[in-house]
Amino acid sequence: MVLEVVMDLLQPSLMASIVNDGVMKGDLGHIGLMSIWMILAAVCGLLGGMGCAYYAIRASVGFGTDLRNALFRKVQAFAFRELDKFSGGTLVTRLTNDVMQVQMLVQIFLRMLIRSSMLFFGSIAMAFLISPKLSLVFAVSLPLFFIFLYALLSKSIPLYRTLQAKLDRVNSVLLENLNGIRVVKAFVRAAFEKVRFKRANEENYEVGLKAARLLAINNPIMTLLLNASIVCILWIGGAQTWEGGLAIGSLAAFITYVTQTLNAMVSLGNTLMNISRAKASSDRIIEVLDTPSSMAEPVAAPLAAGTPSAPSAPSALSALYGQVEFRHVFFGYEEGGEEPVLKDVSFLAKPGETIGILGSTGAGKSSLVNLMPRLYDPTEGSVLVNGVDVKSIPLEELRSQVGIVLQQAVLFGGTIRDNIRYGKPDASQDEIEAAARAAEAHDFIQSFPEGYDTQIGQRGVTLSGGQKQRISIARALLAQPGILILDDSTSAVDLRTEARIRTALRDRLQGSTCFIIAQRISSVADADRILVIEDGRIVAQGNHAELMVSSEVYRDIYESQLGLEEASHAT
Ligand code: M5T
Ligand code: MG
Repeated sequence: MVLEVVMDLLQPSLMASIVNDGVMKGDLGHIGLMSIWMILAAVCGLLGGMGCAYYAIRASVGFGTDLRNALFRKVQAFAFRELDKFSGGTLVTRLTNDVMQVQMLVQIFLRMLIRSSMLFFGSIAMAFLISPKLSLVFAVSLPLFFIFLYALLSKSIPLYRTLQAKLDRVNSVLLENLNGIRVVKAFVRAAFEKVRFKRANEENYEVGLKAARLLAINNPIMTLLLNASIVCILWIGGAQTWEGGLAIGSLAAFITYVTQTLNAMVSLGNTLMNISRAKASSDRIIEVLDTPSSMAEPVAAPLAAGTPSAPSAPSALSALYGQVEFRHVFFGYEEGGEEPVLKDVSFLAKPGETIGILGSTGAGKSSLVNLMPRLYDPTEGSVLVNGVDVKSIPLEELRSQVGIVLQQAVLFGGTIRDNIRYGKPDASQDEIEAAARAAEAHDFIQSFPEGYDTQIGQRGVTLSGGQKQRISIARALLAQPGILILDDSTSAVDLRTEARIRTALRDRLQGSTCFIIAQRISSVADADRILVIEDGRIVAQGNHAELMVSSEVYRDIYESQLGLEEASHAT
């Protein structure tokens, strides 16, 4: 860049020499010599400019790539709480468009900003060398430029911030629509969705237009100032050449330097506009990068029951392996706000026990089990796994011991095999099959022509609801977790298959502690203990027989479901 600018700065002086010493004095040899110098300078400048462009692009593209990687890593480290805060749409915009804006700025910065500022100061210096008197023009024109630029920027920065937010909205509407496209079609809401998207898109258009208009008046006004300056110089400088104070070639060179200075100002102005746009984007990127994960990893290794020196191995072998304890746990999704979702929950699940969790919808069952693998942290009280507070167990270790089948079965694009071994990529075919058998998935997988190699769509669309659930169960079983949580995981499976899964689980998971959330009493009736949850509290616990005697809530649920089953038998 330095090479290019120095060459650009040389050209007008060489030109002045051609006019003053060549043309005016009729020296053809001097004209030829200077012309060769001018060509050489132009070639050097070209090489410098090309080199600068090459490295500037390389640096900025690399920077953008690094930034996207950093953002992606950050999002992976987010706990559920942060994921609740940033919508998918805004994360997509931030990872793509915002990074692009900043990347563009880096490139412009490396090419234009350095060039413009060097040209700016260099041209002023050269002009001053030619005629200090004429250089006074700068004293008037430059302040005008700066005032104009300042006014422009103070308007554009907030505008660009709004523009990125509008773009977020467009992406959010699009993502939501794509995720729910089947519902949209089923309810014939395409027209409504079109209007919703159109509105978001138009708002983006309006702000975009405003910003572009602002950018557009930049150039004409700058050019006006530029030409006015040149007229002034000719007015004053012309008189000087008549009086013999200034050679004509020098006046021409002077005008070229002024043009270069003011052109540099124009592109400086454009660069500043770019900076204002990138500033809005970089703020949004930094917001993501600076959001701390609410789930702090323990700093020191866990001090497992009385063995301070060797932490992880003894906890796996200890008598408490598989034990889960809740001590006066309170939990809410909104920090500080509203009523908590879980209120004073305490219970102890001994190693190897099967615990049923029953309760009406919205009672807090999923919230309760989500605390065990530490998807969320309790707001008060503590959760202990293997006798150790989950907050002092490294997340990776904790989650390898607590297998959870989330209420909503999520499968990835890829083969069935890849989906089952998601949590244990090096599992052998035998292990995969054993897990699939226990989840009653082996038979239907075998019935596909390609068996375990069957490709499933991005959301497992080619599978039925119950099939998806069973693959999710197989995925959790594969790792042989010491604690297994099934969150309503057999809701879409018929009663007979469900019973078979329960038997298989008992065989496979001997010694593992099992939590089964269910709507049907029949799913949990043979559990060692059943927790009945009502409105975030444990209102009763015991086995089926005990609860039938002691809990009215439980009896009510039992009778309502029994009634339903009898009715369905009758029909
Ligand atoms: C318990 C609220 C929800 C309900 C209560 C997941 C989630 C839930 N809630 C939030 O405010 N934010 C959230 O992100 O918490 O919800 P749950 O634990 O999911 O209930 P459940 O599992 O017992 O219900 P179900 O329908 O799965 O049987 O008030 O509004
Ligand atoms: Mg639930």
